[in-house]
Amino acid sequence: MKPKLSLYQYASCPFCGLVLRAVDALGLEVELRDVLAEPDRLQELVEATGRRTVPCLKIESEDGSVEWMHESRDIVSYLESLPG
Ligand SMILES: N[C@@H](CCC(=O)N[C@@H](CS)C(=O)NCC(=O)O)C(=O)O
Repeated sequence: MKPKLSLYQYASCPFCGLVLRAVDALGLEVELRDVLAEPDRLQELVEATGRRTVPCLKIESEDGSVEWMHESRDIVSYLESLPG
């Protein structure tokens, strides 16, 4: 089963744009969480990771495990590695 993916981002962030283009190209279902428009989302990002840098991908697996992934290049590589 595929993990639930949520991307913490904002529109004018170029590194977020890189990830969003990959999401579109791969046709993936990813929930977008805008950390500028939604302060609660920024707070949960900081509480979980200790950082406010975006993009950050939250990966929730079916077994309940949660991973937070920073760095646009790492996120794109991860998305490209997902089974189709
Ligand atoms: N190396 C990072 C750079 C990410 C980055 O610099 N993001 C900026 C927005 S474009 C940011 O979140 N700055 C706020 C901060 O670091 O607190 C990546 O490729 O994802």
